[in-house]
Amino acid sequence: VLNRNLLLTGKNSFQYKFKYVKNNKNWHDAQKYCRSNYVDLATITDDTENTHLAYEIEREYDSEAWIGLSKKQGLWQWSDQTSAVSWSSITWQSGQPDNVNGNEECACAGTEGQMADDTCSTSRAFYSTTTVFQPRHKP
Ligand SMILES: [Ca+2]
Repeated sequence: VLNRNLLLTGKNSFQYKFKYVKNNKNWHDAQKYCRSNYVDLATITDDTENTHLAYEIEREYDSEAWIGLSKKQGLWQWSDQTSAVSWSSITWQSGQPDNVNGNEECACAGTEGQMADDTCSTSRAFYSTTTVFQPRHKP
């Protein structure tokens, strides 16, 4: 769940895992770009990562940007396919997902960190996963 209390925690406690790429591409080209230059499109496997992405969204406050969430045969899955989608970590924007014309197979994150489904061919900035998350251990 994305909220500002978590954002404050994220600012001090987490290494940067996600990178905002301000380079408009459709979802599939964004995925290729991330896989070539970083690791993958942003994949959120737990609340810690969700918090981190929320911080990155807050920091880069711009417009809706792709994340690594898309549908295959009607089922949402993460780009890196390492884990099932944890719906407790996803907050949809009001009225989303609405799958307009049955053609919205990809997900973007809004500036408040809430998600919407959208047509994959839309050009948007996007979030890449840059490194594998490494929690800092408290002494
Ligand atoms: Ca939609």
